Amino acid sequence: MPELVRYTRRDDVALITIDNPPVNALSPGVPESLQAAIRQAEADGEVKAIVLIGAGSTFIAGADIREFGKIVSGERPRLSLLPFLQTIEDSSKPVVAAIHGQALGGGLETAMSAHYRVIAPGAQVGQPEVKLGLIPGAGGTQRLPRLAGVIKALEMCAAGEPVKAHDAVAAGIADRIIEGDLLDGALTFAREIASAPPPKTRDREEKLRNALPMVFDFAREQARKKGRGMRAPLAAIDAVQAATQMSFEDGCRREAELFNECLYSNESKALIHAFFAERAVSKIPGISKETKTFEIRRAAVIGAGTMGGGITMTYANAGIPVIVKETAQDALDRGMNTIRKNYGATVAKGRLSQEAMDHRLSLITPQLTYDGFENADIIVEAVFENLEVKKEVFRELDKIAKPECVLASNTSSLNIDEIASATTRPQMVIGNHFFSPANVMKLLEIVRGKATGKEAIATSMALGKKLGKVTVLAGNCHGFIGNRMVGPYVREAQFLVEEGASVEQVNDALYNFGMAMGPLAMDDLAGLDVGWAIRKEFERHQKPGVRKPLVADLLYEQGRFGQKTGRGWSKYDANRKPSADAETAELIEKTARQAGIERRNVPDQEIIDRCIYSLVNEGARILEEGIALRAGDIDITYIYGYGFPAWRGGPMFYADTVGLKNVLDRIREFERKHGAEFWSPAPLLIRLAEEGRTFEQFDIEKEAAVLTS
Ligand code: T1G
Repeated sequence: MPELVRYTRRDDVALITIDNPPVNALSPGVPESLQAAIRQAEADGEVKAIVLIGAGSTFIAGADIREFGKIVSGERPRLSLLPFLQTIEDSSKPVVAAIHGQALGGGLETAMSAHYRVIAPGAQVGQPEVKLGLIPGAGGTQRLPRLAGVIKALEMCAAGEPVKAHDAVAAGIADRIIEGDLLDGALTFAREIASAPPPKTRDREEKLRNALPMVFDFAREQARKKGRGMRAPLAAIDAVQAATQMSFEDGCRREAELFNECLYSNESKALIHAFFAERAVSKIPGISKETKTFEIRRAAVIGAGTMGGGITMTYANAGIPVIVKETAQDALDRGMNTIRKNYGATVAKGRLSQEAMDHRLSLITPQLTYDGFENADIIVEAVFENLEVKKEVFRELDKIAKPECVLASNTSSLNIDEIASATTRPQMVIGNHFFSPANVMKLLEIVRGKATGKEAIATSMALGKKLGKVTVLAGNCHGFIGNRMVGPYVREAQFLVEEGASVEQVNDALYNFGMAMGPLAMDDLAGLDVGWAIRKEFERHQKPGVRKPLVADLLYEQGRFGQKTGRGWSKYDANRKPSADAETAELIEKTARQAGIERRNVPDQEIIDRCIYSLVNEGARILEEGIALRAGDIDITYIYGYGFPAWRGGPMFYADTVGLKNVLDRIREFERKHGAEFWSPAPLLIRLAEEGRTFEQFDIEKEAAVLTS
């Protein structure tokens, strides 16, 4: 077993190196070894000072997140880090933490229990625990305000964002930036301070004084806005406030109480699930680090519309030169003007320098021909959502593109196999479904056709990460993962307003559940004309005589497309602020009456259950068909592509927390009331509910064969 913590000596300075790849997490054994090393340095008469440093690419990235599930389940006792960090702080010899990469969570808490901190220029420090539904649990909420002051500590602990090296020094968290070799700089610093009495962070109370109550009230107001529905940010604020009201020991006790409340919450289980699910999406059976990938040095995009323009920006943002082709000059000009406007807006907000904007624009080559396409390593088609149009484009590309060029379609639901059949190289054809706006939304669905080669898949997955996306692999079906599930979700919302709920009630119920916006607001944003086209495509696959949403078609026929026309389900002012539209309400009532739909008061819970469980039921089908590799992939798709609250873990994890038996019972109730066409429970849901299992436990690789047998 390699040593987790190494002790060596550089003349009169002890060097303690944490070596627990890949991120030096404080896994079991690390705190204990760290404590022993500190004691060894204290007992070593030659040692005048101590340097603490991480091996590999980073300092300590925190407690081992994999341990929390074991603690909650009772498999492991909860081990407080406080005593280990106390050993560092109580060391009679000064301890200097030398930070590179990240010092996050327990990593920063360890560094703050040291007497000094030196930091590499590119390093970051932070308390990101709230992103896991937790709060700092090893004195971070007590030491950070002592070093950086209450306001900075509140900001860092409640929002969880990291702080760069220079800001850390300015805030008083770190003492010196070390240019050049970090270890040499740390050893020099250690010798400079070796003779001074080691300053204990816990004793530094001057920055805790005069914290006005309004500071905490403001922090709570911000936390409620930013982390809508979340508990952990508020708990973090309570813990920091405790630092200003009681002793360090009592403050740590208060912090521990709040930490435990968070640790056993569904919010934390959901966010930890999302953390690992986001990292699991890149693990694809049959594709390994050894799978060949094609180097992507040049890209080309066909279509400079909303999607094509956003995709073009995505490549330029990643530093990849990209051609963008249109068929007409005015369309090309419109596309480029939109790209310039988008960059300009980011520069105006101070989030991009003018120089960076100019550089990104210099990487984009707008043109009307296929010139240069023969050198492209990937070509992304983003033309009108029509199968024949797309096939024509791919026939053309098949003649032009070099053999190892990936041919990607941005289609949001059309058949990748059909598109690939237009070429002589289906192994190079793949879906790259971006979400609008493509330069902003993090989700990228990679859609594999039955002939798509492993190299094209591996290349797309790796490229997605380079483009700053979260890439989920989907099988080829109508709507892939995301849009296939959003169909039933929006359909239920449209049925509910015909049955008696108001547009505002439906939107508010799902917004208060935690969705970024209600389903009808999302419909208005995407455009009721777009929704109409997708709905007609879906209806082609449905049995005749099945209930269809009536009002949505009427709104479309009246040219009320939502935000883009100022009126849809709601009406929108010049700033796109929504308000109730009496005409829509009247249209809904009239349509329902003519259709003989008896209107009633609809409880909010029914709205939530019908919309969310329609997602879950379709997700179960997607899972059992192998369209998604795991339930977590579906969750990540919904969190990053459709604004599902991460603190509920995604639709499948949420169903697990409700209990699949309870979900199944509710779906069966809907089946009785609204018919089997829309509500027959997915076989996988029935099976897992009967076996008392969860979606998270379902392993497609081991079980799919059983399912389809
Ligand atoms: N514990 C366990 N595994 C971790 C981990 C952690 N803290 N951080 C990363 N990993 C794994 C990750 O699952 C992946 O594994 C691999 O390392 C590379 O990660 C007591 C209670 C550090 C910025 O929240 O933000 O301390 O998929 O792909 O993009 O008060 O990882 O390879 O098998 O993300 O270079 C607080 C979480 C914990 C930091 C690096 N700390 N990690 O990003 O690599 S709670 C965090 C990150 C705590 C104390 C509290 C990032 C990173 P695999 P990666 P990366």
